[in-house]
Amino acid sequence: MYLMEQMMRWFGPNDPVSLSDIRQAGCTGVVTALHQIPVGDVWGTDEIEKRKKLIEEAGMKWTVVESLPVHEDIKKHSGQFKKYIENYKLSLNNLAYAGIKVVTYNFMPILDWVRTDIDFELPNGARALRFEKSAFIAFDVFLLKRPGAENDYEPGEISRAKERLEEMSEEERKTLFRNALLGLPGSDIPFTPEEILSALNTYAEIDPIKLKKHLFYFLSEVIPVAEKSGLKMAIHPDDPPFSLLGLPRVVCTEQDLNDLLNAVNSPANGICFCTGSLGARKDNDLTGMVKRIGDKIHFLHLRNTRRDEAGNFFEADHLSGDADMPSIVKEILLIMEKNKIRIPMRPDHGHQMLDDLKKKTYPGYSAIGRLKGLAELRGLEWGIFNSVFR
Ligand code: DNO
Repeated sequence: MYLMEQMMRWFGPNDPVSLSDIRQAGCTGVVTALHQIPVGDVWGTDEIEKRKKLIEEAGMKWTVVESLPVHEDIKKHSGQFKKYIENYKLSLNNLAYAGIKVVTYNFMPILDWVRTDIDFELPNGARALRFEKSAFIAFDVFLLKRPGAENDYEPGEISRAKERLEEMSEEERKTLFRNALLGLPGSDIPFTPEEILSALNTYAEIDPIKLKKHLFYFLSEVIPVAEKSGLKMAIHPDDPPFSLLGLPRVVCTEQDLNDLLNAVNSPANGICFCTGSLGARKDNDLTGMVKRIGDKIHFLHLRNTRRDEAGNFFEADHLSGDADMPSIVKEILLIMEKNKIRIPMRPDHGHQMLDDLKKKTYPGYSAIGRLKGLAELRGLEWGIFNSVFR
């Protein structure tokens, strides 16, 4: 039976959600990373083995890494980028040696995911992550005061952002500032304004064309190594899938995915298909993408967003929101049946709800909301599987 392999992300021994919690949720594996190793350094065999042992002792397996981060120098072709690419290859070999099958990564400059609100209260009392466009513009133009930011928006957007800012208390402004700069997985330390402004400056000469070129160069170097060692690379789309803070973002659309897949044609060059990230754009046809590039999907993040006309979105229940999850899961089942494989999947994010409302976890990664998402997805998949294949 070619069903998705159910996994959850685990941030390592400091994660308030334990391996036992994840196992009780019905997962057979966890997806993790060695967050303690500075970006760019080699992931050594000892550290990898130590992490693997912890997971196996808890009765699960570790076959998917999320993420092996790409050093900023590689994205900019600056500083020691060649050395960092060599380090990346060494890490890949060490991971393959330990039995890892899939390595997730992204190519987003500076920031990973970006939201303006990590405690957005839903009508039922649970809390979700949200991106509110006016709040983000208010942050960019009036709080961060990024030089030239006002040129990136329409005058109407800026005046709405100003009104939005005026409604906010001092405390709310501080929270917005902190939330907007949180996006570093495995860490809850946001950038300071000075850090982010100087980091943004280092991208002044890098437009989307250049960034794509740097991505393709990176792929041409690392994909052959991955292929030889039996690993599959899975690039995570940009979240949200559009430019922010004037930074180029080049993994946003089906065209972007096709471009990078065509840049290096190899079974090792694939995608982490994140329905939440890609789904934040109306012009991304998620079901069609699975039909057309499903053979290159090595890992799945299933999540749903609800967009509105103003350009805002929040993370909805896994089976509601704008992504047509039943049709996506059906296409995934067809691809797995055709290729005789099981694709690893994790319920991406979850609402903060019930007891978790009183706990501090990584934003989006509380236990109960993810457990609910996983249970719903598992039921959906099982229902479709039984009606289509039996
Ligand atoms: C957010 C995650 C991302 C993802 C990286 C992959 O919750 O989906 O942080 O792990 O972008 O490299």
